[in-house]
Amino acid sequence: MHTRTVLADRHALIAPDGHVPSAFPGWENATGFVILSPAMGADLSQILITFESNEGSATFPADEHEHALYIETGSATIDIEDGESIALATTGFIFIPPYTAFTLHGDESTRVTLFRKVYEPDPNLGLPPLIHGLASDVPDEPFLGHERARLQTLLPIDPRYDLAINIFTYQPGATLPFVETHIMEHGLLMLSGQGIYRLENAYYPVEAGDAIWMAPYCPQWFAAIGDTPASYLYYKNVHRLP
Ligand code: UGY
Ligand code: MN
Repeated sequence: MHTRTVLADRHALIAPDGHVPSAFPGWENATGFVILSPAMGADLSQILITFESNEGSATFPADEHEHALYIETGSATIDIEDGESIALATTGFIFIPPYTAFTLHGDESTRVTLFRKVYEPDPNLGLPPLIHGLASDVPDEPFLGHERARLQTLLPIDPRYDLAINIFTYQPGATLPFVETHIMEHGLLMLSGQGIYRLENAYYPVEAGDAIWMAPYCPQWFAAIGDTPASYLYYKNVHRLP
């Protein structure tokens, strides 16, 4: 038996072949696959959510956790506790502030990746507002001047947000321009294409559907290979003093 999944102290590669479902209280016809979590040493959780029927629902209580969701396939509706109902199509994203209960509704075609972590308040700033949109409407920018490695920044650059959710798209042969080593942690989902991810001193072939955890200071680098662009969605904690 073989898997590409690797769990190291400071990074992990989780290939889809090892996914095991979890059932959670208040969820109906919905399955969570907890891909990354504090149980592995991460400060965030990354959960893949699928639905077994057209009336699937997953509820999240109001507590100190903030959530950012990305609709990989199909569509979803998010009912917020104040009565607001937000419909999201494929590539839709939403940030839900802490202390906000919500229910995610989907159907058999819906696949959602959710990032969840404890919000870090800043004594001088209020809570970050709820925001949603479509990634396909968000302009991409060359990363550090590299036209063939482009970044979409889904959430506003606003210090009330203590996290960033971005999509990085590389043309075949393009690379992360240097080996990054930084205090920020990453949770990552390969959305399309394939490439080689360097994590610490190891080089891993990766492809769409793979998830990666990079602990703070995990040296990291990526090169896109193959005939089609490679893209990944990723989480990053930002805007707080260490
Ligand atoms: O935003 C980032 O730190 C990003 N350049 N990291 C990465 O793609 N591994
Ligand atoms: Mn990085």
